[in-house]
Amino acid sequence: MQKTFVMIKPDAVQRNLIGEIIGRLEKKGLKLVAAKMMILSREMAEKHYAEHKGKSFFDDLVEFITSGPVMAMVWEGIEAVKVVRKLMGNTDPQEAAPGTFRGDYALFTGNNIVHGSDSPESASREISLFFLENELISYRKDLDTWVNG
Ligand code: IDP
Ligand code: MG
Repeated sequence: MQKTFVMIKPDAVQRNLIGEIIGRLEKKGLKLVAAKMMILSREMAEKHYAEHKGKSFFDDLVEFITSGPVMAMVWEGIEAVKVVRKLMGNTDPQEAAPGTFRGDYALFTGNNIVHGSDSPESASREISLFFLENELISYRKDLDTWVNG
């Protein structure tokens, strides 16, 4: 079973899309194992997006992601990293397929409503940046048998 880090960005919180995004992840069959609403410090934002340091959009990105509350979460399931990236859609909402979060609810890259880890390695790094090990809940759902084999 794989874990991935998902963050509902400040634009989606402002637009009342928390429930929509969580609902879609739940209905897919993924399991929520940790969640925390928070406002990111500048330091935290820069750590989270360290791979983009030096890029032209980095300062705007940090400004945006620290501009209001986010919902930080860990979701678990078979191939959770890949599955969440598929559900999210392309980074550029204008290229994101209809039916994806970004395809349905966003218009431009600067405000693309959700973050999801891009690899299992990124997921581990991001999960440990946002959560202590004992904040990840291990529990069983009947649904596990049906959707996760
Ligand atoms: P991802 O969120 O789909 O993994 P990344 O390339 O990792 O995309 O970029 C991280 C975030 O940085 C994007 O989600 C978006 O918010 C922002 N970003 C990426 N490229 C651009 C850009 O060209 N202009 C403005 N913002 C960008
Ligand atoms: Mg990324």
